[in-house]
Amino acid sequence: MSKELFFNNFNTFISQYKKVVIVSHVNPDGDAVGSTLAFYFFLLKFGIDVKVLIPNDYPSFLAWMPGISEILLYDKNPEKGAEYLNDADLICFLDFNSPSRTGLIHNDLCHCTKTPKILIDHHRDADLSQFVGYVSEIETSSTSELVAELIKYQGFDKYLDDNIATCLLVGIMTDTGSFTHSIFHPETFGICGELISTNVNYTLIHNKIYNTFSENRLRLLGFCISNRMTILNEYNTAYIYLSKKDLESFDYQVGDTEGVVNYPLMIDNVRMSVLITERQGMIRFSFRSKGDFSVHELSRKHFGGGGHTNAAGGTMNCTLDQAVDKFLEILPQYKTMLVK
Ligand SMILES: [Mn+2]
Repeated sequence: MSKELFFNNFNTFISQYKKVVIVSHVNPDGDAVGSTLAFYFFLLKFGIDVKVLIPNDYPSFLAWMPGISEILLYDKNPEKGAEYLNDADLICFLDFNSPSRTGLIHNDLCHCTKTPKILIDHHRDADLSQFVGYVSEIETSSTSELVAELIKYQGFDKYLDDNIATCLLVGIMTDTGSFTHSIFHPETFGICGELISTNVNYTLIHNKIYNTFSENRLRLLGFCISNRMTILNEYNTAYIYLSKKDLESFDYQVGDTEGVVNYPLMIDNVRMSVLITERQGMIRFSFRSKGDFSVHELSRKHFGGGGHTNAAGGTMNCTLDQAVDKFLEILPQYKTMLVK
């Protein structure tokens, strides 16, 4: 069932199910949490027993969100997570499309081959054959915007409330960098206008997302830019690397490096920015770009990742030095695309 059909038949479709589990991706961001919680509140209105299952913890700047305590973090309670999935008669994939993006949940998900699944997502390369219904649009700001569209289609007057509006605004706001990128059509603003027409306090939501740094987090940002940022002018590229030790010295908390990768793009000629971080025995890459340079393609080819044209992630199993070397090694092949 494609988007049109899915929107049209949603009411009949969803009424077939009694126990629904909503799953999102590992290292959940504002859109992952916002879209799943909005969808959770929406499905509750159909009298459905809804569960939200996320592989691991969300960043602390989302801890205030309505419904957040309803989320089961799989890594904290895998038995209960497996139970949710076993009991479900419908599984919803939100803000990701490949089961491998669910981290530790992946294994249990593989046992649910018989359970029908739906997808609401804006990432590329979705294998739609595994879903009984899907909304898969890469030219949309966020999964939250797609959930907003779905709910709007069913009638905002009937279903929209302050909780749903808050969660959706968080998702759209964070995936667009506070409305600075990934806006492909005017409807993004249109739908946000409608979300703000509820009783939500937009400024308060914005402050809760962006202006609640700990002192350590802000000092870590300063350290990244002063001590760990290298500008490669010949490639219009900047990279920042952070060792486990660096993170520890700033008492790193989940989410503290969120957004760091965007800062080098503030430099006029920088077209690509990369944050390379050492995490529990693993290296994480975060890529951002300005304009048409696709970090999705670069990450997919060399770092086993992907995402969007201007924002992508990737990983490597090696030391931090090896990861930086690898990045520097592949960079020359992109020179003509980066320097125009
Ligand atoms: Mn998203």
